[in-house]
Amino acid sequence: MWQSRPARDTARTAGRARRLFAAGAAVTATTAAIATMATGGIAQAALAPGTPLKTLAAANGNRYFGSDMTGDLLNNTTVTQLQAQQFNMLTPGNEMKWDTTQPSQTTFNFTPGQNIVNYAVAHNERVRCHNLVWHSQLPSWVSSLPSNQVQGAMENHITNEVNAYKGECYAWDVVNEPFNDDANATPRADAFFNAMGIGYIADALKTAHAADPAAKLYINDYNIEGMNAKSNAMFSLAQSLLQQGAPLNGIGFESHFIEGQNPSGMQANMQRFANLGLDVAVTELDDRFTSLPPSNAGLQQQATDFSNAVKACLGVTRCVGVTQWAIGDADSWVPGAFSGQGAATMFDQSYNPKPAFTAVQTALGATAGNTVTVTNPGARTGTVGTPVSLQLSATDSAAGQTLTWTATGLPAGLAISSSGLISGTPTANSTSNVTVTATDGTGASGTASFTFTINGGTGNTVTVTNPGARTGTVGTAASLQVSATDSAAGQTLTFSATGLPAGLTISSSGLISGTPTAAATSNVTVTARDGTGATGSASFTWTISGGNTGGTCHVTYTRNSEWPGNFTAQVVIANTGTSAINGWSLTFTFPGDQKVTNNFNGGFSMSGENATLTNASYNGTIPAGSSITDGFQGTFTSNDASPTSFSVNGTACS
Ligand code: 9MR
Repeated sequence: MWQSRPARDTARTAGRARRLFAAGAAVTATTAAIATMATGGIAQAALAPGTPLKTLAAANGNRYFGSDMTGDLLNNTTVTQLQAQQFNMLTPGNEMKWDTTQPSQTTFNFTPGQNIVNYAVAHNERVRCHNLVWHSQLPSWVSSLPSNQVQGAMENHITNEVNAYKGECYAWDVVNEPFNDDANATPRADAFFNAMGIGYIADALKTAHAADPAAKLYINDYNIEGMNAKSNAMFSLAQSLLQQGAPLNGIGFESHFIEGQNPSGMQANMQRFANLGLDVAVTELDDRFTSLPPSNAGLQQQATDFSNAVKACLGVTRCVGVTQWAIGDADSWVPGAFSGQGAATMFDQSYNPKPAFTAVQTALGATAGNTVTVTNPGARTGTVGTPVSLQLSATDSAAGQTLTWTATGLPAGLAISSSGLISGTPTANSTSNVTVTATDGTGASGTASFTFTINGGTGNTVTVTNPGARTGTVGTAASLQVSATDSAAGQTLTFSATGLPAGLTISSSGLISGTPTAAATSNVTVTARDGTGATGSASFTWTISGGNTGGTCHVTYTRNSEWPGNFTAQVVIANTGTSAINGWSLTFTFPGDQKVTNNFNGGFSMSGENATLTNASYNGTIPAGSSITDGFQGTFTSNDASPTSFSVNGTACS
């Protein structure tokens, strides 16, 4: 579908020029509007209304919103102003592909790609570098090589190109479109596969990783967005690469869609890749009309399609961002590749926002900002044996949201429906602390807590002795006997618990035991129930801290670069002990107000100013006497001072 087609490229470029020319009147009008606003003292032209996509995406788990751009647009201010206003990740459309960067053997040209990188840096954008190994836009000299020279040529190409942009690429699409579209999703028999078999992919990843260990390394493909033979083949490939220890960090889901034909199951499909420990990203989103011009109903369907693709990403924690493949319809690849088709982006021929733009803003904004307020019903009472019916209510700051209800701590015999009706017949005397939660379609939620006292039963009162806050350590066995009393004599109490730290269980006689497996603070509630159904409970926290498995260590922290509000830093973790570290969790506290937003080679979390970086699948082992280098990106507002003390797996380093 996307073979190298130089003739088509030429036609496409000419077509783009024609379209821009045809749109000239409207472009001029927009420019005039900008000039007027600038005179009025507004520094940044407001090309599209509302909060920019990049700002909304950042408010959704630090995601990015990107676009591709080709070098010929760098001097088109209509395009660049809109691009810079809305997007904060840039993919070069063509400038880093093999036919540009190494048109003949060992003749390299990294200038067109560097021009795009420079634009991105000047506009505080990061770059998804695209791409290294692809069957298309591949000069014929590569395909003509004797097969015993292909591996050397591929590794040389990767090493030279990755080195050329070292430190400038947030991510690399290392291998692009490795599968055919046939029923069995067979590997594409290009020069690389023919010479090396499927092993070319692991080799390409390793070569790229050696040249720039900080770049996230991706495989990128189309028609893998839903559950199908091709995404299954990609999934098997990803599993196998990870098992081999290949430095694969992410999968790119291109998402070239047709209006009204989004695949279903996109979120679930991306989630299964994320479950392997990979990042996922929507890398080339567009949604084309197969006949033009689009109807109003068609534009609404396109808005739904775009919104659904963005929501699929938002539904997957490890989906790092969405990239649209163009800035607007006028610079999209679609008309050049599919005659008579197009209008595939969120901005029209004149770069005015279409319904899809507003729909994406809503998809992003709603998730970022909804407020759900639950009306507290106040303290309630009931009687054993008498049915209860209590309808809860809540409001949502966003219109049209459906709320789904859950509850904890309900008196025995009562249940809550998803629409917020608490009903049932109480079975035992008790006083319960009930918390009800209403969650809207974006995941925003609100809660209310109240007591619910049930009288009139046997009158038994069960009182659990609160053991108070507990602490423990990963890997060290824990044991706690919980005790309780009953106002009635001769009752046997049966214990249960919720919220126990991972690795611990409670016996029916109230003995909590086991060996904690993870560092966390858990809210534990222990409940004792007697033979009449009367219950009592006690709640307490149980804090498990990391085990001492780090050995001795030394960490060197270096700030690499800093630009307004952002910085990148490098950490070198040296194992100064005598045994290997297998799996590491690096913790430190920022003296300033920094936040880690992206670990280049592993996971991260932030709690206040406390940062935790964890290893990726391929860099978890640090042999005695060795070190590993990791890097990350972060934000700060006023103080970017370096942290000075570090711990590995809970043990302070020297
Ligand atoms: O947008 C690119 C277009 O300018 C080129 O003509 C085309 C050549 O194959 O490649 C386009 O981008 C492709 C991307 O690199 C990989 N996935 C499919 C994209 C659309 O063809």
